[in-house]
Parts: sequence; C-alpha cells; structure tokens
Amino acid sequence: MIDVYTWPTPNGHKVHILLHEAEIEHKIIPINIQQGDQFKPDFLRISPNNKMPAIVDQDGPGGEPISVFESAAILIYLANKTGRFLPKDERKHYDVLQWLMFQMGSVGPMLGQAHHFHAYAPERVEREKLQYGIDRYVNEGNRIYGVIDRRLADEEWIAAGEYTIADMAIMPWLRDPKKQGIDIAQYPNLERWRDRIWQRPQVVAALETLKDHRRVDNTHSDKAWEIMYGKTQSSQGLAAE
Ligand SMILES: N[C@@H](CCC(=O)N[C@@H](CS)C(=O)NCC(=O)O)C(=O)O
Repeated sequence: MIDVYTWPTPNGHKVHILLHEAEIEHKIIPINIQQGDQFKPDFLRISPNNKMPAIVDQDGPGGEPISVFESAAILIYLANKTGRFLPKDERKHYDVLQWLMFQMGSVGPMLGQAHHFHAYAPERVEREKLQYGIDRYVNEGNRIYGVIDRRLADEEWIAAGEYTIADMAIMPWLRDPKKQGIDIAQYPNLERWRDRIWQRPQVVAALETLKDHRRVDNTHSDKAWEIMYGKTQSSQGLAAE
C-alpha cells in the first residue's frame, strides 16, 4: 500500500496518473497547501521542502517503509517498483529520464511562473508593475511549448517511442494554457498528443483525485495567498495547529 500525500495540482496529478495507469494500490492523504498542511511537522519529516506530492511505501526496499518526495523521484520509484512505464533498454531509459528532467527543470517551474504572473498576480499587484514578469515567463512558456511541439512533430510519444512517465509528467502542465498566457492553437502536435492522453480512462480517473477538495474560491483569500506566497514561506512555517 502506498500512502500518497497530495493535492489536485499538476505535480500531484503526475503521480495520480501513474497510480491509475499502473493500477497501484494506494491511499490518498490530502495536503491542503492553501491552508498550510505542508508546514506541519509530520509532513515536513517526509517532505522537507514543504511541497506535495510525497509518498510513503509501507513495503519499501527490504520490506521496510520508505518515504519519497519530489514528483519525478516518486515516478521513478513507482515505475521501478512495478516495472512499468520506464523502459529498461538503456537508450530508451535515458531518453525517458532526460525528458522527465526537462519537465522538472523547465516545464513545471516556468509554466508555474507564467500562470502565477499572467493569471494570479494581477489580482494583487498593478498590471504595469508586473509586465516584465509576465513577458519573461509567458515568453519562456511559449519557448517550452515550442520544444514539445517540435519533439512531437514526428514522434507519437515524448520519449522512447512509447507511453512513459515522461508523458505523464508533462501532460498535466498543459491543461490550462490560457491561464499561462499561451495560445495552444500554435502548437498542434502538442495539442493532439495532450488530448490523446487526456482521453485515456485512467487519466480521466486520475484527474478526479481530490476533485471535491479543490478550492472554489479560497485560493485567492488573503490567508491562502499569505501561506502560498507570503512570509509563511520565507519564515519557518505555520506553528502546528
Ligand atoms: N519540484 C516539486 C514541486 C512540487 C510543488 O511545487 N508543489 C506545490 C504545489 S504544485 C506545493 O506543494 N506548494 C506548497 C508550497 O510551496 O508551500 C515536485 O515536482 O514535486
């Protein structure tokens, strides 16, 4: 049984997709990042960077429990454990890993900032003051969409010629391009590949994870904003409640 500490965000959904695709028995434990669950001592013990997702496998190496944080490390761990979605053939293996690292180093951080500056921040800060940040990250977002689109011009999947954890890691970041300031119509290969994955029943089920917990209106509350982007982040975090 895998305990999955998570929340319905792109980084959470990468792991939810693999759990469903590989039919891994698991228990979902919500970490409400808008209310500060990520700063609670029990969670920090398994995820010292105060970010979800994280997992605990009660039946880890040697039959002992193991905890893993960072979504790519989790994907690699679960792919290795089940022998699925990470080919063993060396060339294919490293092809998947390089695209997975591209997701972790570029797709996630840059599109996250594009979303933040283009869609979230203007509610709090005058748009003129933000324009440099908006341009910087939306430009970078377009560059990244272009990299993926070119990769998929002659390839059915992002790596290794098959559906792998690299596809599962990248796809959840591309579901809401408008909020990232990006016009997906400019990237038809990417859109076709994204929608093919999005239609898979396992992916549909995975994207339902904690759907009812998803904020309707509290992301933008002052408290949630402070927890996510204010002093709570730069100080030692919330006192345990
Ligand atoms: N590199 C990390 C990023 C995880 C991450 O950024 N998680 C965000 C939500 S998507 C989070 O937990 N934020 C809470 C916080 O920063 O306090 C991973 O891929 O696991």
